[in-house]
Amino acid sequence: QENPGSRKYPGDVTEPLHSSAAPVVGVVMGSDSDWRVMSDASQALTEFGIAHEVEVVSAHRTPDKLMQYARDARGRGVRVIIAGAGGAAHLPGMLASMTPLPVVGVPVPLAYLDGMDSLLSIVQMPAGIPVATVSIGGARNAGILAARILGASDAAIADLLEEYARTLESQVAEKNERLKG
Ligand code: RP5
Repeated sequence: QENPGSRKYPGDVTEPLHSSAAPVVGVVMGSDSDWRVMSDASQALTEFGIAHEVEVVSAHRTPDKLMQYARDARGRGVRVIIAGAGGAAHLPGMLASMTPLPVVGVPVPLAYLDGMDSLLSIVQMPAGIPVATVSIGGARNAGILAARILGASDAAIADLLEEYARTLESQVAEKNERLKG
């Protein structure tokens, strides 16, 4: 078996690091219309080789499914949930109330209120039930934050995150070179 630590970010992580295992991250969203934003989380997880599943789970339209998903996730091997929703965005908080897993909330911007409604619905959780809320539309950071949570106990993922930071650094250096002409 390939040594995951030998992989480089980005590009050559074509297979999940845990390809034989069940998904370790659950990416859920209130509607398929959220995918235009939430696909960035899936993309980031793929870049870090993290096996994940994608599912529409609506707090309001499928409340039974929401409860089932939250209660089963840990037992199925999921270790982090990324939940995105827009408007009256109750999905991340409700999931967090029914699972001990870390939940990362993504406020999805809709046509009105510029996503402030989604942000405030997700971020203002009562003490005891945390949701790690990223910026409005910040699904890529949600994926990277999930990678960091897993990377705290997975050296291969942590190595890729270090590599990614160096990539960002060299991109800035390249842009500066171009500016100087
Ligand atoms: C929310 O309502 C969803 O998360 C979505 O952002 C929004 C609109 O859903 P659709 O009417 O597009 O299905 O629950």
